[in-house]
Amino acid sequence: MRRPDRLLTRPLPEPPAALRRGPLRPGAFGSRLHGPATAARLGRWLGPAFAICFVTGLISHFAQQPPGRFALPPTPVWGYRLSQGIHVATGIACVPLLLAKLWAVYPRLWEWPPVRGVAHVLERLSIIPLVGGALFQLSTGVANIAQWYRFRFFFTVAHYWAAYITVGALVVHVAAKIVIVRVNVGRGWAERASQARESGVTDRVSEPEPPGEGLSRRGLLAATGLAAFTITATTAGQFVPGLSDLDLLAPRRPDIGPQGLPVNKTAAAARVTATARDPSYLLRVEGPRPFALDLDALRARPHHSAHLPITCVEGWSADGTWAGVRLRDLLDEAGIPHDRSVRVDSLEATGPYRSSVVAPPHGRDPLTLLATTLHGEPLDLDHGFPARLIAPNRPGVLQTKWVHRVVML
Ligand SMILES: Nc1nc2c(c(=O)[nH]1)N[C@H]1C(S)=C(S)[C@@H](COP(=O)(O)O)O[C@H]1N2
Ligand SMILES: [Mo]
Repeated sequence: MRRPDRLLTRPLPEPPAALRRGPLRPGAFGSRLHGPATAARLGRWLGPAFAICFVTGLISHFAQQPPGRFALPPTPVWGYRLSQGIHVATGIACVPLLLAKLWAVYPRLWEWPPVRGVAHVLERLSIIPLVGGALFQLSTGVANIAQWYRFRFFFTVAHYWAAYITVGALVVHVAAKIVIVRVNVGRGWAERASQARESGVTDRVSEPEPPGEGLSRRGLLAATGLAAFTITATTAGQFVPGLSDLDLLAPRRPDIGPQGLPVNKTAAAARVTATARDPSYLLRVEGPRPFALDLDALRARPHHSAHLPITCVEGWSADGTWAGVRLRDLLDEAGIPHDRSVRVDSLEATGPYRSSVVAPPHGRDPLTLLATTLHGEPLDLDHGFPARLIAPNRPGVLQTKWVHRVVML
């Protein structure tokens, strides 16, 4: 009986004459750089960048929407800043790497025969969610850091689930490839190589630099690497302190804004300009012994300072020196037990970030403040006057501004 894997190594039948046109005509793809040898070399950069982007993306997601009792620990205070910075930087670096890789392999879509067995079908079908997912992730990610929210879906949810689809498709794709290669190895490289010579097809990764005119493979790799390096280096200043002068392509500079810090949502956009400045403002702390503080009472309480970054999921982060009351002092005074979470509410009436939950590791941390000053001055209205939450190692979306209530959960 003929072994089915013979199908994989048999010299390829020629396409029927009627189909030898367009991308199926001989020599349709002129460049000698198309093919697995180029793709594999690009994969050595794209693979790790993609993997790191995926893992840091998960950290970002779980930091923002903690499943159950999970929460990032409050130390190191710069942990989330580093992780989210790496997430955005690796995502940006993936853009030229992925485009170059797709360019290197796309002629294979017209491979003949189109199907050579189960593994081959899986390898080919997985391309749809893999390429679709990867392009979706990179384009929505770039749109997000540029604060371009024209799409109808909710970015966080779509970006999260598309990551699993993409990585799942990648696993299927690579597994199918391994099966195909192992079958080939089982048939013997020697036989295969001679067949390859006969049929003029080689797809060995170790294939030497192909002869011919035009851009060399080394040139293509160098240009792609340079593109990845350049766009990463000229955007990384959004979160790397001291690099902001290099920030030519970044949507934000981390040092521009009131009090030297960018603003995510202004008081006007949040419609709190009147309520935040209302002289009858009260900060209410609701627990077993509820109490309320007016602005003078809040300012008269012992203040502590903390040097902490704001790290926006949109890719920028910036340091600030904040001073305010420790959240844990307020919780103690209200009789809130050490193991209880609290919800911090903003004066902002609508909007996804008008309140956030603070679990005990952060709630009890001495660096977690309801800050009333930034860099020694009263908080700017846009930074959350009269009081904002600032806590160590926490995504910016959870650093609630214009706080007027803390409620025991
Ligand atoms: N009430 C409220 N607080 C908020 C937000 C918001 O939209 N509403 N945005 C958050 C986000 S996404 C970030 S990154 C930080 C930014 O703080 P900043 O504007 O003072 O730099 O505020 C957070 N606090
Ligand atoms: Mo943010």
